[in-house]
Amino acid sequence: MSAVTERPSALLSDALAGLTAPRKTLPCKWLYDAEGTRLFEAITRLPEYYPTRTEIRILDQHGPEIARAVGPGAVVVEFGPGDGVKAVQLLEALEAPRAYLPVDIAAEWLDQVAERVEAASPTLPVRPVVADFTRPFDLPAHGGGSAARLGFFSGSTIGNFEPAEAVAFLARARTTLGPGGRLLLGADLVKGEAVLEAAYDDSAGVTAAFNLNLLTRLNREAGADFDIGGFLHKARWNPARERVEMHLVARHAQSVRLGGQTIRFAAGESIHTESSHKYRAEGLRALAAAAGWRDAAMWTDPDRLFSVWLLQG
Ligand code: AVJ
Repeated sequence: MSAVTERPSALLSDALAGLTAPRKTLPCKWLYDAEGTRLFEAITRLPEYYPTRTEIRILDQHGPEIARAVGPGAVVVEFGPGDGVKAVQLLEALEAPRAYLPVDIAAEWLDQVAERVEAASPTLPVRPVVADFTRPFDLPAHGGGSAARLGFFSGSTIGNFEPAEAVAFLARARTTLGPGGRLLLGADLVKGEAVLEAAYDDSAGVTAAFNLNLLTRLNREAGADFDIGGFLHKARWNPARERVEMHLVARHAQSVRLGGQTIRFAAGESIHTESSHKYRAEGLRALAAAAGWRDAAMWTDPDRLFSVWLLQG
C-alpha cells in the first residue's frame, strides 16, 4: 500500500487538527512514547519536580489512616499505573487487598507493572485491563468478586483534564467502580508561581527535552519535518485558570510539512502541549460533588504542596 492511501494514524490526524486550529495545540497524551516515558520518569526525580515525591510521602505518612478509611478486602483499580511504584506502596499499606487491576491503554507497560506488583505481593491476584480510561469501559468480572472497589488515580494526572473533562472522568469512574466504590485521588495544589514554573521548567532541561520530544515523535511517526532547534520549551502559570501550561514556541517564522499540508508559524507563535491544573481544597470538593461523589476526605503534607483524597458515597 502506498503512503498516500494508508489510513492516517491517530497521531497524524490529532496533529493536523491541533496544528491547523487558530491557536495551535497538540494533545498531551502523545508526549508518552518510549522516550517520553523515560523522560517523564527522570522528571519525577528532579529537585524542582515536587509532586511525585510529595505524594509518596503523603501515602507513607498517612498510609495507616487511609487504610483504616478504606477498610479490608478492597479490589484496587488503578487508572494509568505508570511504573507501579505507588501501587506497591498502596497495596502494602492497605489491609488484605483482594486484587489489583491496573488499567492502561498501553499493554506493554501493564506487563511491567504486573510483574512489579506480583514480585512484591506474590499471592495477590493481578488482572491487567487494556482500556482507554478517558472513555467508558467495563472491568472484568473476575478478580475480587463482589468486593468493593477502590479506584486509584495518582500523580495529579486529573490535572491534565479541563475542569469539565475532570468532572466527566470522576463521574465515569464512579460508574466503573460500582456500588460502594471509592476513589483515592492525587491532586496537586495551587501555590506560588515560582515553585510551579520551576517544576515545569527545570534547570537541567529535562522537561524541555520531554516537551520537544513531541516534535521528534511527529517527525518519526507522522512524517513531519520539524526543525527541533527552531522551537523552545516554555512553562507558564495561568493565574486565571490556575494551571501550568507547557508550550513549544517558534524561535522565528517558519513552516513545517505535515500530512501533505504546510503549517506556518509566526515568530513567537506557540503550540500548547499540556495543561496541569492545580487545585484548592474547595475547588476539588466542588468537582467531586459535581461528579456525584458525596464525601471527600483529604490528606496533605506539612507544606500543603499536594493532596490525596478519598472520595466515596
Ligand atoms: C503526570 C501528567 C500529571 O502534569 O505534572 C510533568 C506531567 N508534564 N512535567 C504533570 C508533566 C511536565 C505530569 N502528570
